[in-house]
Amino acid sequence: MLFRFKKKSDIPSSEITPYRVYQQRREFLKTAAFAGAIAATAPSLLLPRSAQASAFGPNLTRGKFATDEEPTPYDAVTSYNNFYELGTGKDDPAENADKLITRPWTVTVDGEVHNPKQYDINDILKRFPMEERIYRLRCVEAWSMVVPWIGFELGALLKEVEPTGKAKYVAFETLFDPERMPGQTRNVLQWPYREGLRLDEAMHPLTILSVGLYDKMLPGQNGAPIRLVAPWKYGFKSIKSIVRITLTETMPQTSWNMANAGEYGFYSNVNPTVDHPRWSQSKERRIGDFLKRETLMFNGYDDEVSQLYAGMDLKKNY
Ligand SMILES: Nc1nc2c(c(=O)[nH]1)N[C@H]1C(S)=C(S)[C@@H](COP(=O)(O)O)O[C@H]1N2
Ligand SMILES: [Mo]
Repeated sequence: MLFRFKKKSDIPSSEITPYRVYQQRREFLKTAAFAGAIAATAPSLLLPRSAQASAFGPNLTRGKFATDEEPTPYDAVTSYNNFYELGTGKDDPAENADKLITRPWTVTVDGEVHNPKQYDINDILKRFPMEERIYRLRCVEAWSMVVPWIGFELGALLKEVEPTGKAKYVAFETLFDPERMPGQTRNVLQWPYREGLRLDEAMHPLTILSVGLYDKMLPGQNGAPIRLVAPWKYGFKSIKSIVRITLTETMPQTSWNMANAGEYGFYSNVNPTVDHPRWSQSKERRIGDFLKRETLMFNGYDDEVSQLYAGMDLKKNY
């Protein structure tokens, strides 16, 4: 396995970073919680805004599939975004995020299921056990970041709706509402944004629905209130602000494939050996780094996912 947690003793003091600072503050908050009544109100007085308590309670589990790489600072993760519904520039989503009102919010799960459901987002937050997953995310445009997502396995939700024997794929749709998503007044893509996974990819334990990052509720620019994260695929597969999940018998249409099928396939697994028609995929720039690094097969998650594609020609199924 490639993944392990650094032991505390492995970390030189020179390596103090925003993420470590955040972890230390979390430890402080957990300790403070034992102090009882004071803790209920005191953290906001004692700590700067950026360190205020986790929205997900003290019981958050951590560590599954965690990379030991340094997470990208919160400010970078929330200010350099791709979210065309909130504008096509990298800083547009953060600027326009206040338009994206996320309450009330319903996620409809339908199609080839025995038990179709409409989930209110507040019920999702209460019902599914939340975990921190520190994942690499590799954008198709050859930059990458490491994000401490908060979320739960998509498989847990899919089990509740009981896929029928015909279900082979899972289709996802983002909200369509040009008032809350001003970018939808321009036809840069066909709205709503659509994505899809094969059912076995969707059921894979790496695949999560995320509702937060760095212990905070997901900011609008990162796909509030709920978005997909499939870390072995190019970033555009990780669809934001989901309102519908539909199980289907046939391969669903996806926005980027509809826009340019020659450049964006259905699978879009991170693959350094298959170039994008307009640029190489062999290297990537980690946000904040100066030098590029090698891109890893399946974004480094090959131990976990390569068996999903056994016998497939990944040049054809790009
Ligand atoms: N609905 C929707 N989801 C989306 C996008 C988008 O434009 N609209 N952009 C995708 C792309 S190209 C990437 S790289 C990731 C970026 O996620 P982040 O901004 O949280 O890093 O979101 C993906 N999800
Ligand atoms: Mo992307």
